[in-house]
Amino acid sequence: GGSDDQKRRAAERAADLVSAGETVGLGTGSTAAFAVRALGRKLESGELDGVRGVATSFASRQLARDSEIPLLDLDEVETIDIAIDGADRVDSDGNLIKGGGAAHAREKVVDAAADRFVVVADPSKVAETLDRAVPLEVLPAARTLVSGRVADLGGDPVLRTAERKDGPVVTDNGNLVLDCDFGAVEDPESLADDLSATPGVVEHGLFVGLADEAYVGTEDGVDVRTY
Ligand code: DER
Repeated sequence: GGSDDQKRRAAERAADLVSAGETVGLGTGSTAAFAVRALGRKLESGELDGVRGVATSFASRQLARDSEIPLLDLDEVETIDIAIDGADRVDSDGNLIKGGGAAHAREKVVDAAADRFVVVADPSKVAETLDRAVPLEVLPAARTLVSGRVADLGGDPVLRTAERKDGPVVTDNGNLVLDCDFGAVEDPESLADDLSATPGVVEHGLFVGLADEAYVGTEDGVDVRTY
């Protein structure tokens, strides 16, 4: 992936968009983490006040608490002013592949609910087309049937195994993850509809038409794309 400086530049520029009193969706992953930390510093310095965060995973909740950002539970939130979140791929239309951190189910709820969804990334994430495996969060009991449907759709489903745990990655919601390589996804909306319609799929990592902007950190600044 890209450098920490590129990630930090993008994330801190996005954090500057947050105004006092706003409710902020706090994304998951190493790039979004820079934005969470930046918000924590702004609150600590008094530059911002009244901000409440909405976490998108166990990890982002923990980081927000370490950064002393007051949190709202997702189920008590009616509006989210801005969400800042990373991505694994961003295409030229602003469609995304997310789910590298297996947090995309709750991320999508938060990112889609936000009045403004800003993606933060480094240049390694940007591509003309979405040419990376699409993560699916699946009900554990349904993974074989879902795998069959994925194959029918032209994908190659691979159960995501954990690194420091025997067996599969288990999500915050107690489900499994299938990484499904469909090659370059030429029609993300159509594939997203097919995956959403597949029983047993809790959520897929195609974020079609959700992002409002992408902030891409470069060596000397931030490349802002608006969709
Ligand atoms: O899980 C996700 O969708 C994350 O946003 C993610 O994969 C990006 O993570 P990174 O910022 O650490 O590359």
